[in-house]
Amino acid sequence: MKQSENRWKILAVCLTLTAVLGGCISSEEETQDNEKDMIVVGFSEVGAESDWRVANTESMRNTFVEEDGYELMFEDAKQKQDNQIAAIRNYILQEVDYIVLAPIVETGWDEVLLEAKEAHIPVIVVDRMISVADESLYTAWVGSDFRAEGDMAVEWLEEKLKEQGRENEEIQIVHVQGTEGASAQLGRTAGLEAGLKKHSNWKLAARVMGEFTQAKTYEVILDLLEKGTEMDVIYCENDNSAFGAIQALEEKGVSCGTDGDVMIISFDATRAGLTYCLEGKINLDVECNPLHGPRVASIIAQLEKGEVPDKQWFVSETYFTKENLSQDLIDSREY
Ligand code: GZL
Repeated sequence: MKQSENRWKILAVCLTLTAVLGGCISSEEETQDNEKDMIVVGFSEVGAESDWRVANTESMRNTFVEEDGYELMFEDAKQKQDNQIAAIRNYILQEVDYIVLAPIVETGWDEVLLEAKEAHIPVIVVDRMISVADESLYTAWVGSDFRAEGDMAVEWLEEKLKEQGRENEEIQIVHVQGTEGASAQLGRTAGLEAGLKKHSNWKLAARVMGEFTQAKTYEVILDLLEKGTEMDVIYCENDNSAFGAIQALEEKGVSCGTDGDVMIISFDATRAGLTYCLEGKINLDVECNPLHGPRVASIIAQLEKGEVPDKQWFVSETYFTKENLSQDLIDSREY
């Protein structure tokens, strides 16, 4: 009796083990299958220097999510190109499927992108441009036409001064530049320089580095105010710089904006920037759209199907003033 009882028990244990192991193996295989199906994207981001940059990161994080079949690896370079290069090398070691690069500056990418090419990993560049000897080092670029943004700002200033009957008056312009060598800085600067060349009555009162941050711009504008620098217009190459300029002006009791002594021109058109615009503190805010996540996803979808995406994709952009803004419009925007 005992023996047959034992035999039944051994049989029951074996059957249970088979079921459990069989289940484990299949769930392990299932996990491996799932991992095989995930598209692994390695994203190297500039940093978190501005509201624009935060929105850009959020767009990427919201797009490359697990439930849509992606695994996103993310590195914040804290505004250092060396950190971006290290991140790209790490993504190559991790054998990601795609590398997405938001380059802090245009140059210095040839060597590391050659390593990505030799590892057969497509590189998609977002936002700012890169300048490489061999264009095949990147598969596609999506971003803004920064020169066009600068031209939009200059055309608006021409019209505004004409409207005020000041088209022949001497106009003192303070130029606050973004990160030196970034496409956004190069393009927006080129736009202003063309305006200064075209209008002999437009004078460059000062050119300072605001590094796209509020803190740095506050510091340099405060310094100019304390030196007594004359200023009719402050041309800020992004919203956070405009916030810093306004902070310094208000601290020194200098009025700015639509009813003030100093006109403020800005770029990005973030929700915070547009709020300043609606309040009349910023005269003009030129849009620079950071929502590149879905655009990159559509480029990857093309590549996954063996299609060839356009090499360059310029996103269309506009500009805002108090006159064409409303709180509803600001509330409806994604960033
Ligand atoms: C522009 C982007 C710039 C933004 C800044 O596309 O590179 O960098 O204008 C950001 O706000 O820091």
